[in-house]
Amino acid sequence: MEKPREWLREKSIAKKVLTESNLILEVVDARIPIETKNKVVEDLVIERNKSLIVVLNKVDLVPREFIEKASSLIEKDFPVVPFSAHRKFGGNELLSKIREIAKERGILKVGVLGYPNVGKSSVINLLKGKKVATTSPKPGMTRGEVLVKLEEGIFLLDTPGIITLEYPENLALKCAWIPEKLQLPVEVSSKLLDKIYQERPQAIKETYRVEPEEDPLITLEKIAKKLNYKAKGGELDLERTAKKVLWDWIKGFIKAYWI
Ligand SMILES: Nc1nc2c(ncn2[C@@H]2O[C@H](COP(=O)(O)OP(=O)(O)OP(=O)(O)O)[C@@H](O)[C@H]2O)c(=O)[nH]1
Ligand SMILES: [Mg+2]
Repeated sequence: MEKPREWLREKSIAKKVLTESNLILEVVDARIPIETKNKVVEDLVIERNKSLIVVLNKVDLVPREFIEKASSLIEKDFPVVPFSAHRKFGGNELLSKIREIAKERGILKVGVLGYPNVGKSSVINLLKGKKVATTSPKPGMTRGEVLVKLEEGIFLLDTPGIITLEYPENLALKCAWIPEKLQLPVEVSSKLLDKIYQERPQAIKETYRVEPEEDPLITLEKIAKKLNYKAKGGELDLERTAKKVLWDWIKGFIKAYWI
């Protein structure tokens, strides 16, 4: 497999942000909270005696019971704030937690870390109450670091996503890789459909109006037929369908979630 060149900068970004910040907001995707937690970042936080709050973002995409299940699991290690940048939910709770730590630590620089596309920039915009950071469904939107003054003595640092030594195939499943940049989108999409089939098969039916199959490739074919995605010769265009499924997952159109 091709090694992404993004690897080169990953650990150094995490280390640099950690050196500069006394509090880290680790933003995770509430649909896949454990998969989007980053052990490398968390270990560095503990090693360097910094504070960390896990922001469980996009809770608008999962049911309440799932939020509770995920929160109680993560809370064993770090404080958690359920959050939805879209629904403007969780901002006050997160602000008061940040201010508490600011009281203890003096001037606070808050590094916002997490996988690409989990909503780091959106979280900053909600905290600030206006659009100060650029957001996009396209993973890898934020390129350099952006410093935002939240209020007197508290600064937020927006960062590009941290991916720490993972292959694009794996990152795509976490909504953290652009589907067009994948070498084998059909394989990755099949893996995603397989996981959804195991965890919440009705999500496939709800999104595409097809009955999901145990064999994800057959499900993908059914979706291609339903969407009428055909290649030149008239056969089904599975590659295009695979990318569409991956984009639908990125955009939150497929209602699946798992621990
Ligand atoms: N459903 C839902 N979508 C969200 C939420 N917050 C952010 N998004 C969407 O997720 C996508 C990524 O948001 P960004 O804020 O750009 O994420 P980021 O982590 O800064 O992304 P990079 O800069 O690419 O690493 C955008 O399409 C947002 O609209 C949320 O609370 N709920
Ligand atoms: Mg961003």
